[in-house]
Amino acid sequence: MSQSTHVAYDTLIPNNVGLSSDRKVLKALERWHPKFLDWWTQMGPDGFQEFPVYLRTAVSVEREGWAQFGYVKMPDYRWGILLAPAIEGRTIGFGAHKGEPVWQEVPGEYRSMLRRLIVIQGDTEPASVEQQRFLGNTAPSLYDMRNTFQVNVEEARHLWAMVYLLQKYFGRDGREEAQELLRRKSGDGDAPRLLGAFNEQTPDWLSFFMFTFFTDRDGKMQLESLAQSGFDPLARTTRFMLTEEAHHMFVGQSGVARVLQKTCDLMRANRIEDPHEAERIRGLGVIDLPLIQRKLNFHFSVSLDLFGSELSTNAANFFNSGLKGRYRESEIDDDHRLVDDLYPVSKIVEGRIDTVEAPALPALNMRLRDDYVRECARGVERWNRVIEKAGVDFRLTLPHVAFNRAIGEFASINAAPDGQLLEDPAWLAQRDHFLPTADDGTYLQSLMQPVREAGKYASWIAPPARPIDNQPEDFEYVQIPS
Ligand code: BYC
Repeated sequence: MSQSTHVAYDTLIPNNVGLSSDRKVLKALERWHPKFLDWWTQMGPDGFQEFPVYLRTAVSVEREGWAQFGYVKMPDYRWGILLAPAIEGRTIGFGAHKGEPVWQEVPGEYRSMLRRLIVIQGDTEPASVEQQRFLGNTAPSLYDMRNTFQVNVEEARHLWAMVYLLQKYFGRDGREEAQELLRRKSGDGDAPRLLGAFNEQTPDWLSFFMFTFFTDRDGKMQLESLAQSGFDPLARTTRFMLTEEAHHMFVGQSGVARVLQKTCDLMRANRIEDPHEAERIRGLGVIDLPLIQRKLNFHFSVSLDLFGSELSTNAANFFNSGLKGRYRESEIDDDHRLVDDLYPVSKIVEGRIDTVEAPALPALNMRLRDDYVRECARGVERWNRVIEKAGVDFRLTLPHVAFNRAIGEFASINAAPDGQLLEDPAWLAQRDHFLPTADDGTYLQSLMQPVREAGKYASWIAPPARPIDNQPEDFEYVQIPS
């Protein structure tokens, strides 16, 4: 086994980066570790730290057999530093340095840009753990509880991944940034997380499923772009993070599908034809489909903001410098420099939304967002198949990209989910049709009653199609003493 695929467990921090012979970085990480554990106990999952949870832990970076399942108390989880295997002879795949060997050290002229990218990526990881902190208390089953905890420990491992890069390659400012990652807190008035979506609340399980579907998918797109980086340690670490990320999006895709299934099944069983009969449907203890649409509208629009502005010199610079590529850059058939290329960009022209050709380099955020929207649309279609198969007349749709935006071209206007521009009074009059209302929140909270009996599920969600790791249906994913 080569050095880069062998995972060493002899240090406090499992790794395949040769930490035991890198004393300086090992020491810095060992100093950071207790602070991380303090953060985890204060800001990580509330109330379940002492109980064994059936978790997967990354034990290898090979495609097969990279994870091992077993009961672990969360504070004992082995948060490791794992980089995907190095590719011999790898060259920079895009931008002004295309064709040059990838960097193993930070290129001086790009130091601050690179640090900024790593810090932003690193900031989102603990933020999501903080946002999901209280969900365990209201989990609709032990299966779902375990899935959240799995997502949480892996996001925390992704924090480790970024902290390793900061401490190994950025000296003193890297160490300071690593501290800051534990100081900022989601939603904190004085020291909030860096990106908007990571300061929102995740107050209920429908929000959690939407978050893992929409916001984790932004994570996937951004990680895919960083996995193309000419800074090889960043490319390799994000490549391996993507292995874990797939499960997080599965939690969102299948979670919403199970909610839809239960609602549709009960509507049919009770002969309710009209999905808008919210009161009758809520009387059955399930979530009405228009409420699910409103939640979708919220999470999609907030996640679109994570792509930054449609036209961004930062984005052009990240690409030109070889630090951040496009989604699956290596599979795109063009010159990978884009100097003279154009890209269609949505814009407000004479009071309506139009598409204009813009230089491709500054339009890279928009391009990544387009890739993202296409993927989201495919997932929504899968949800629609659940509704259709159940024989209910309703379709979920993605709102227009101009809807409910706080960043970029559409931040200063109001648009309906169909893209129609609205004056303020019209927006205010219809807002409650578009976005979750206080009443929706109260109803969802009333459903959030914990179910802790193995193999049992809350009234509003169908059981999963398959258990985790081929375990029996009544498997005790979290061992909570009675
Ligand atoms: N909120 O040129 P602009 C994940 C700032 S999620 C607040 O338009 P740029 C995960 C921007 O920073 C993926 N501020 O944007 C998911 C800039 O500030 P400065 C995380 C925002 O720089 C679930 C200014 O506005 N990774 O992994 O081209 C669970 C002008 O910005 C926002 C990354 O994002 C916002 N929404 O693009 C767990 C990858 N948007 O520099 C984890 C790394 C923009 O003027 N980050 N701003 O002070 C990037 O590539 C870019 O920084 C962004 C922004 C795409 C985020």
